Parts: sequence; structure tokens; C-alpha cells
Amino acid sequence: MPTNVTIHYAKAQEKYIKAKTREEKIAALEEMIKEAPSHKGGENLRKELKQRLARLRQKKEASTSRRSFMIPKKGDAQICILGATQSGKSTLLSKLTNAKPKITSHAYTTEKPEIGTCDYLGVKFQMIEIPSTYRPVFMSIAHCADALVLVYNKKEELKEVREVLEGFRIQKPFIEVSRDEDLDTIKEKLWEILGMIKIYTKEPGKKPSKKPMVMPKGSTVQDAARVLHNDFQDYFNFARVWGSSKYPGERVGPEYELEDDDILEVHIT
Ligand SMILES: Nc1nc2c(ncn2[C@@H]2O[C@H](COP(=O)(O)OP(=O)(O)OP(=O)(O)O)[C@@H](O)[C@H]2O)c(=O)[nH]1
Ligand SMILES: [Mg+2]
Repeated sequence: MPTNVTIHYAKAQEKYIKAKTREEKIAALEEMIKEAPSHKGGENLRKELKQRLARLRQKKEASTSRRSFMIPKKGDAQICILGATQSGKSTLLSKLTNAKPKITSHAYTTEKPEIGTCDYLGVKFQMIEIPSTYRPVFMSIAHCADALVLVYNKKEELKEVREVLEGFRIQKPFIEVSRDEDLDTIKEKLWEILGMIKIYTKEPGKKPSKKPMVMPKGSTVQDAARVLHNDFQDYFNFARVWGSSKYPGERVGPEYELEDDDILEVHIT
């Protein structure tokens, strides 16, 4: 124990030593900082205590945020469904995906995130309905999603959900969906706002893949080839493209920018 400390400091230090939880340690440290001697010799002590406190607070924060509801991404895009209670979120989720969420006419029926997969021309959307309580743990899902579906029954409900998003500083591409909307139209609109392209890859002399490769808009042959071959740098020779190219099967280089629904054949040496 450093010399020249007050009895109050000594007591706080004892609390710190005996503290069992992180919260107790933080509280005791705060007290120690307050009681640390103010003369010149106390400066270093104070500094050291403050650093210790900062480390403890950091750990506390890390453990709380780990409790947030992160759902591992599956498929090509993660979409969060949210809106006012009873707006029809679960009904929409059950229509679009394989999920079977509970649907009743009681408010706040959905109490935890419900997950399903939606197919759009071979693209897989992972759709997650979050409860309308807008708890931070659930809003973290919206925070991590690639896009949002704001479901509403009455137009006024949209104001509420937009305010909530603003409050949480969540800025994601979104679509607004009312109950009567056509499911295919919803999927098309979602695909549009995601800013992605579907690429069908093929091997020479074979048919293109059924399942598209999904990439961000602006991706080049090189970007796609990297996903296909780890050793692209060493072995890329040329590629052929059907779709956006001047003529079917045009020979292109690595910088060629691909477009939605292109067919790509990569030739390696
Ligand atoms: N007629 C009609 N009723 C609907 C439609 N969508 C939802 N409902 C009804 O509205 C009620 C709430 O639907 P849910 O899909 O559970 O709504 P939710 O937003 O998930 O509700 P919570 O999870 O409780 O917040 C149920 O009684 C549904 O049958 C729709 O498109 N048409
Ligand atoms: Mg629901």
C-alpha cells in the first residue's frame, strides 16, 4: 500500500480487494480514485487506478455487448423484418419463408427473433422478424442486417418505426411493406435495394450453375474469379461472359465489370 494515504482510501482499497463482482470492483476503484491523495506523490497512483478502471469498464462493456442478439449470417443477405406490434410481421415471415412463427391477435406475440429462409431466383435471403418491443438487443439485429423490411398495417405505424430506427441510428436500405403486397414484388424490391448481382458460373463445355454466386454491384471478373479459385493470381488466363458482353461468350480480362445475371466462364492456365 502506498504511504501517505488516508483512512478513507485504505477502506476503499479494502473494498476493492474483497470485491467479488466486476461491478463491485468498479465501484471500489471509483472510490479509491476519489480518495487518492491529492499531493504530488498521489499523481502516479491516481493515474494507475484510472487505467485499471478503464480496463475494467472495457471488459464490462465487451461482456454486455456479447449478450446482444447476433445471429450468424446465413445465405446471401440478412434481412430484418420489423414494425409495430400486430402489423403482420409474423404473417409475412411465414408467407415468405419456411419459418412457422406464432401468429395471434394479441399484441407482442413474437417475443424473440424468428428466423426463416426465403428463396429469390436461387438467392437466399435470411429473414429475421424481431419483436416490436424494440429492445436494444433486438435492434442490434437490424443494425447488422443488410436491409430492412418495415411492415405496416396502418400508414401511421411507419412513423413509429422510422423514429425508432433514427433513435438507434440505424441507416440501412429498407422497403415498406403493407399487408396486401404481392410476395414476388416484395422479393424483387428487396433484391433491388441490396445492391447485389447474380453471377452464374460455368466450366468450359458445361452448363451454367443453377445457384447464382451473389456479389456486390461493381464486382469484376477478377473479384468473381478470386471466389472461385484461391490461386487466381497465378493461374488466371482469360474469361468469357454471356449477358452484359458485346456478344455471347466474349473474351474478357480480369478488370471486366460484371452485371446482374451474367454467365461467367473462367479459364485458368
Ligand atoms: N386479414 C389479414 N390479417 C392479417 C394479415 N397479416 C396479419 N394479420 C392478422 O393480424 C394479426 C397479427 O398478425 P401477426 O403476423 O402475428 O403480426 P405481428 O406483427 O407478428 O404481431 P406481434 O408479433 O404480436 O407484434 C393476426 O391476427 C393476423 O391474422 C393480413 O395480411 N391480412
Ligand atoms: Mg409476430
